[in-house]
This record gives sequence, C-alpha cells and structure tokens, in this order.
Amino acid sequence: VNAEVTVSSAATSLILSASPASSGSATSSASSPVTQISDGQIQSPAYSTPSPNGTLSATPGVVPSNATTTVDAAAASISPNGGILSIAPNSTTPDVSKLATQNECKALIDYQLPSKNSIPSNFNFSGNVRTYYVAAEEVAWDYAPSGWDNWLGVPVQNSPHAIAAGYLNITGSLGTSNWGLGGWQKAVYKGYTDDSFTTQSEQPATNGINGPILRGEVGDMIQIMFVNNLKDHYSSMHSMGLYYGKQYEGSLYPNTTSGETPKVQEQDAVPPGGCAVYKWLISDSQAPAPGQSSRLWSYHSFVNMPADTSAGLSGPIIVYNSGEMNSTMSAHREFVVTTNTHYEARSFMAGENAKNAGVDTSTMRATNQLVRPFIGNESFWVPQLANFPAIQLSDAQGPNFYTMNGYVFGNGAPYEMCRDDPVIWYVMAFGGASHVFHLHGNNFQYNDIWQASQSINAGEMFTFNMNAQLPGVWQLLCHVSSHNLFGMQQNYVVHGTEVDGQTCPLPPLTAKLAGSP
Ligand SMILES: [Cu+2]
Repeated sequence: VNAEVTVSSAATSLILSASPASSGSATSSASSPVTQISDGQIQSPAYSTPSPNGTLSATPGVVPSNATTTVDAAAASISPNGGILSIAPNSTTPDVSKLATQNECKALIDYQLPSKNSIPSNFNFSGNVRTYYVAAEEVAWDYAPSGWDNWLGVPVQNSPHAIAAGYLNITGSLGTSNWGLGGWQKAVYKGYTDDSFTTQSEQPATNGINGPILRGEVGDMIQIMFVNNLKDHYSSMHSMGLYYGKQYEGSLYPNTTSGETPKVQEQDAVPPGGCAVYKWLISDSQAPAPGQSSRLWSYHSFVNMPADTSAGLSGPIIVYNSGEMNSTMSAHREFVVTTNTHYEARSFMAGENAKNAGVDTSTMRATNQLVRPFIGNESFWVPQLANFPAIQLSDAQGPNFYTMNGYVFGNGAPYEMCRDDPVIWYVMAFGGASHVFHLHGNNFQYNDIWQASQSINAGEMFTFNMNAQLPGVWQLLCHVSSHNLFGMQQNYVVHGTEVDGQTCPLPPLTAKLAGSP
C-alpha cells in the first residue's frame, strides 16, 4: 500500500469551490461575517487592587461559581505589570453549558470568507476553500515501537545511547514506551474525512506523530472544524505562518484591546468536548520562495505552548503556488520531518503518565488548572493557567525525548524514493533545542545553495529540494552530537533503478495523483 497515493487524492478531493456569492475578490465576498461562537467563558469577578509588585490581594468571589456575565472593565483595576486587568479569583470552572455544539461548528463551515478585519490586503481570493476536519485525541505513544535502537543494532534497553539519554529510568524496563506500560499518554491531532469524525484521513506512514498535513494554494482559504476530544485538557489550533484574524488565532492570552472587556474566545482554548472553527488565509505573504513551487508552514496548540507541543499537538501546512499543488505533488516525493523535544515532565499529560506508572501522586492537583491561592498576577479570564502538568515529574520520571516525527533511534517508517526522483523535504522544529538537519548520501538545496546541513531552531520551518542521486539506505539526522546520542535520527532509502540494474518498487511519481482531475 502506498499511502502517498491515497493522501494525494484525498487532498485533492478536499477542494470545494466557493459558492458564487463568495467568489470574486475578497472585498466583495466578505459581506457575511462568520457568526461568533458564544464563548461563555467569562465569569463574574470580585474586584480588588493589585499590590505594587503585581501580586494580587485576593478577595474571595461572592458570586455563584457558575454565573456568566460580562465584566465592567472600568470597574476593574489595571495591574502595574503590563496593563492586564486583575481581578480576584473566583472559580476556575468554565461554564460548560455554553460550549459550542458540534452542530453549531458544522454550521460555521460555510465557505464564506471571514469579516474584512480578518482579511489582509494582499489576499486575492482564488475562490477555493479547502476544508479540514481535525480532532485532538489522546493516544498511547511508543517512541521506539520496534524495541530496538536501530542505529546501534541492539534492543533499546541495551542501548548505551538510550541509557545515556535517561530514557530507561527503571532497571530492565523499556523507557521509550513509558516504563513498559504500553505507551506514553500523549495528545495528538488526527485528521478526518468529514464532519462525522468517523473515518480518519490517510497520512503518509512517515508522518508519525505529526498532525494531518494541511495543504493549500496561494489565494485559498483553509477552514477547519476542530474538535477537542481530550478528556481533561484544553487545546486549540494556532497557525504559524498563515494569516488569521483575532477570531482565529487559537492562542490563549489576555489579548484584549485596552479598555475593552477582557475576553477569551472558545477558539483560543477549546474545552474538553468542545469544538471550534478556524479560517486561515493564504495571501501573497505565504507564497513559496521565488523559483519554488511549495513551502512549509505549520500549526500547533497554543493554550500552553510548551506543554501542548511536548504533549504532541503540532502539524504541518504545505502551501503551493496558485494552481501548482497537483503538479508539484505528482512530480515530487514530499516528506515532512519534525524535530521536537518531547519533554514528558512538561507535557500536560504528565499527571496521566504519573498515575499509569505508579509514581507517588499525593502532590498531584485534581484538575489541569492550578489550585488557588498561588503567588502571581491574576486576571479574571477563564480558563487561566490551563494545561499545566498536574504534577512535577523529575527528568528521570519524565525524560526529554529527542525525536523526529515522534520517534527515536530510527524507529519511524523510512522515507522512500527512487533514484533521480525530485524530493522536497519539509523540515520544522518544535520544543526547546536548536538542531542541525543533515543528510548522508545526497545534498539538498536551500535558497538555491547546495547544502549538506542546515541549522534549525524551534519554531522555524524550512523547505529543501533534493535530487536523490545516490542509491542506498542513508542516515538522516540531527548533527548536534548530544541529540544524535539521544536518538534524533532516521533513515531514508533511495531505491536503485535501471541504472543500477534494479527496479524501484515504488509507484512512479506520475501515478501519485491517479484518479484525481
Ligand atoms: Cu538536534
């Protein structure tokens, strides 16, 4: 089975032309602002004055904990450390009765452009709206599912590298799969084919822990129905690179304009069981580099970014020049490589993993939000301080896994190609380290310059072009020596062809889009 064939046609089938009413220029088609989701997140505060150092003098709230109202900003006081309105704590329980229902979210998938204040001036609408259905889900993840360090050729529990990395924290157990307990509890994005969320969209085997690959062309709008199926944690979808209005930022912080009522939208922190719709635009500012046909952007959850991305919530976006998606996909092998430090002690799933592993959880909080009182600035938006680990694990208990697409020690599916295939590597980094992407056997081009290696920092996204000229099973690695020690390595395979007296077993590139227009 060649997953690329399926995913290619699936991506094509997602194209839906906008209705005549919304075709044409962005300006003329933006007349129907998307209905705001009722946020229901703001609760009645009791006011108090912050101390000069920003520490709140807390007065217990006197209103019912489930009361929902707006806040008179003028009555609130301004904190001295940044203008955030500070209010005494009340309750951390959001009013779940106001959650947007999935039917409400389905209705917001309306193929209409967002309101004018969400449309940049260099967005020239193509008329194409690409729709994706994405859910945040909990999975049990094994960083080394083969049980082997595939570079040293030994079982993981015997690997000097795994031992040095601190991945084996209980003698004789398999730390990469959470101390032999069947996997680390992680949160990941899964793509679905429609709003019933029953059939997962197919992704390349090499995609690993990445969320589904989202694709679009310059001039397109991407609309996403997102469902948070995490049991106890918030999540969101925040785009790195595509354009969005404030409504679709998907990032939790008190980002109100001064003087307005502070407000956290449900899209910024979707509660367990909730949903949201995001509309992201691909303007000229997202275009591939001159001479290139595609480039990488990304998305991730931004309720509490360090905890969310350590939990596993990130994914790729590939943008093509207008009209060049199919031709580019059918003429190249495209591969996503995400380098990420999955720091399990910082993941918001740390509490779940601690419980599973029998760690002393007597100090663990009952909820994923911090218990009060605590020292620090507070405002009155809810949820505040969400997605923090419920327990502080040591590094031995919650190791920092140095991964490529969620795997260590060459445990991901190898990237496969035929000799002389044009290849596009989409390489990005999350987490807390700087990496050096390096290939053995073949060089790649970045900014029209041939490279053997390229540094990449957390949050950066690169697009490299390569011609697979030399056959063999080759190394693909982070060249930072400690990261290599910690297993940040993968393999890619260049199959020989007639030149080598062999037949490449992969379907030819020209067949990649068979069945699509
Ligand atoms: Cu590295």
